[in-house]
Amino acid sequence: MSNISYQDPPGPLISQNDGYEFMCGDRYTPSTCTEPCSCAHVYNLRKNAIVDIMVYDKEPGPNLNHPFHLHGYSFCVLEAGQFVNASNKDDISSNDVLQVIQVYEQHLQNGDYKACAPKDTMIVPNTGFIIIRFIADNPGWWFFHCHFLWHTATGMNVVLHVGKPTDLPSIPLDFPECYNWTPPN
Ligand SMILES: [Cu+2]
Repeated sequence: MSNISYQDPPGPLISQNDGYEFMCGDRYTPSTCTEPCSCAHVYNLRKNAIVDIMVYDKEPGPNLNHPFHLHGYSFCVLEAGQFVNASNKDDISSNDVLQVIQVYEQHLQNGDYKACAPKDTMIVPNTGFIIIRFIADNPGWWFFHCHFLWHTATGMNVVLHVGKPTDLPSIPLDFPECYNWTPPN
């Protein structure tokens, strides 16, 4: 996702998320985050924000679609489709992406998005795109990921962190902590 391969953190993000070197995203970029960058990829979102996310498949190639699944929310699908003439291209360009965004912005301005069938999973077609929307009114750390297992395992995931620590119940003082296990010397 955005050139970052998600890597599981050594402890649960909801209860152990302070000072972790392995996290990255809009607030943290560890020095180890080089090409290829692997880390626990987190986007921070304000509680009650209106969130639009575009996901697209840049690589022409095998006919492999991506069933993207969001935990914690239902979302509306605003746009979905194939890039124009995608099958004849070597790569999806930023111009292709821009064209889709311009259409979406025009639809927003026209008030065209009236009906919404709430979903928690949506296919991102091979060489295609989706734009989804939800209102971030459920605080927490929510996984958003391709549900094709090989893609989940290789990092096609991101965590949407909604709200502040005070938006969640406080962590009990004696709550157990865990990290990656290392064998004794
Ligand atoms: Cu996938």
